[in-house]
Amino acid sequence: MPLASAFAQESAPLPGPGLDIQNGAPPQPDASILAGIIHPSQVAGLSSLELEQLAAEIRRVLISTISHTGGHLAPSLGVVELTLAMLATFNPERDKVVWDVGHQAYAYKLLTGRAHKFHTLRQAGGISGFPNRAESRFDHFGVGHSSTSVSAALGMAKARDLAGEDHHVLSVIGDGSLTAGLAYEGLNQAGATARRFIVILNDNEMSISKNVGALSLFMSRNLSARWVRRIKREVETFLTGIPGIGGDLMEIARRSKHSFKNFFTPGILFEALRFNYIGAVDGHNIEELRETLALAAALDRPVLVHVLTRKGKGYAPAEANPVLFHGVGIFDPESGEPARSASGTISYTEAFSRAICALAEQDERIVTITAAMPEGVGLTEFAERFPNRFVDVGICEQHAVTFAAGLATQGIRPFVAVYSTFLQRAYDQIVHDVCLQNLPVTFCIDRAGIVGEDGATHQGAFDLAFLRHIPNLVLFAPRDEAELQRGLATALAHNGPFALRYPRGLGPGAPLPDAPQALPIGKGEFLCKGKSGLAVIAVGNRVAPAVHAAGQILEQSGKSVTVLDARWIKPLPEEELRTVFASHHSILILEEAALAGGFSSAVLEFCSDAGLLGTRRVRRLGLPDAFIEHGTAAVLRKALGLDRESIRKEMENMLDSAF
Ligand SMILES: Cc1ncc(C[n+]2csc(CCOP(=O)(O)OP(=O)(O)O)c2C)c(N)n1
Repeated sequence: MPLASAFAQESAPLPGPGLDIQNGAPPQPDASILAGIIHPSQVAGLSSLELEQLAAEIRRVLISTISHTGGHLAPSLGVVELTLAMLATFNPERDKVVWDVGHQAYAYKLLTGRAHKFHTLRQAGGISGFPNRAESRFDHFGVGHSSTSVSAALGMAKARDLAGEDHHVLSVIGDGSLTAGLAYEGLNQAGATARRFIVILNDNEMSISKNVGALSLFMSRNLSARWVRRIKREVETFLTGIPGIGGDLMEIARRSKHSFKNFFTPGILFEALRFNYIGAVDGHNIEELRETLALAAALDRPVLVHVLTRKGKGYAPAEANPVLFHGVGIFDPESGEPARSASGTISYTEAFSRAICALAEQDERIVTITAAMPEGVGLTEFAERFPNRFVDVGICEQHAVTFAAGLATQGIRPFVAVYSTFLQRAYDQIVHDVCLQNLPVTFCIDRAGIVGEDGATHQGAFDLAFLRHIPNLVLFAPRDEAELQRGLATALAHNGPFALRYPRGLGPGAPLPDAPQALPIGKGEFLCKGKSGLAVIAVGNRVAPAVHAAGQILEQSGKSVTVLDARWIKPLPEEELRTVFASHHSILILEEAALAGGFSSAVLEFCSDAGLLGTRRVRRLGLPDAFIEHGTAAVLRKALGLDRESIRKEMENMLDSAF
């Protein structure tokens, strides 16, 4: 499909020949309005036509850039007009905008001084895929995880009041992000304060996939906001058309506190939270947005502006498949086709997906749970095959875990599939609701370790550290896809809390077992036994590079290195650790997790307590005590000394250096 036709019909047209831009001057063929935006306040000075043109230009930049870098295209395309209207209405130097999640803030980045480096989006050293206070003074709050914007913005509003200032504070939150309890905690407090505060609800009826839950049904029920808008317009036209009294009737209808809007639109919910509800507004009509935002700004109290947008707006492939284009990899901008990888191996997520379906076929007790990420965690096939035993709770990790605990009390075997970084939200639920009661809930922790381009908010660095000290929890990290499948069989056979952590991306290509058997818990596996005095103890996805390096070293220098796949972070493979420490003088411990409190810490604690350390030299490679920024996983691993090459060098150094 040519790029021009990939743009959806409704997208704003570029100025045709002779189309007036401002004062009759013909447009320059290559004129870029975006290039002329040095400061976001300039947006307020643009004419309606220029704003339309700028919206089209921004969309072109988003599509072409993200086709090279990957990123959150569909969410960002959906809020181009909203972003322009906000910048045109509010004062970017004074007023504060807090984006929820921040994955939709690309247009905002382009308009707030980052257009010239937008091509570096999500690359190492380049600009972040999310708002980041360190990156720009216009990014008022760092985000990446959802549903924080109301609370953060409310904090800013309180600080403003304490300082006796009067600027506006805005939270821009999606309907998906509004499924999390945290958002309601903020709304609840905001409504009670009755201070100047604006929440913009970006309602596209989507989370990553279709939004879920009663609130979502409420907003998109037959009497949907879109329907209400149409009816409202028709009633307004009818009323104003009545000769003589039409205008007055219209005014009465507008002012009526109990107008049908409040009863028949989502307004009733927000009004109950003591917000003034304004909406629903067409989120792709800049003029209507500007008028509405100006109205909201004039109200000196909490206001919720309900904006209807289309995810992927203006790019036909993204409008047709907003789930794929929510967070997309590299793709062909003309056809919208994602680039295919040539590798014959499957991802850990896919190995999980297949194994959990196979297990569920045989065991009816299995129920799977996701917090709004069915595609990401590999549960779409399960959802199709076992719809009654699949639950998407919305962006509610805390609820997902306690809900699973409740299921487990009744003999169900819940598998909660969740990204490592989002499980951070549910720490107390894991401790208090699952482990304390020793309930057989399995946590399938995807994207553990380096995730790459999504950066610091998304790296799965901390799960080992925040899980391994919790009593009753068994903690396993597979070295490949096959071990992941065996780990799932082990979890099902185990009658207690169990966590598997596995990384983003492809596995090393291990042949998958036909019928994965349970593994003995707490038993590691020696993959190489060497005589050089050097042993590597690795866990998870750092096992394969260690085995590879050991093979290379043997081939090149004839020195044989022991490699132990520890498999278990808890309970540790104590017997194998004793063997390693008894027969090696140099030990290298590898993990793709925070070193502080992670696997290697556990090994050192055990060995120290058991008196095994003696004069042995122990080195550890893992994630440092720092937030890991964005970049490709390969670039980041290299920079962190965790790639195959760095691991081999470290092993060679340990072999070479005199002890
Ligand atoms: C705590 C948390 N869980 C999961 C995610 C993953 N995630 C990113 S965006 C998103 C959907 C957000 O939906 P919505 O707020 O409606 O924004 P839209 O993408 O539709 O614009 C999800 C689930 C997250 N960022 N944070």
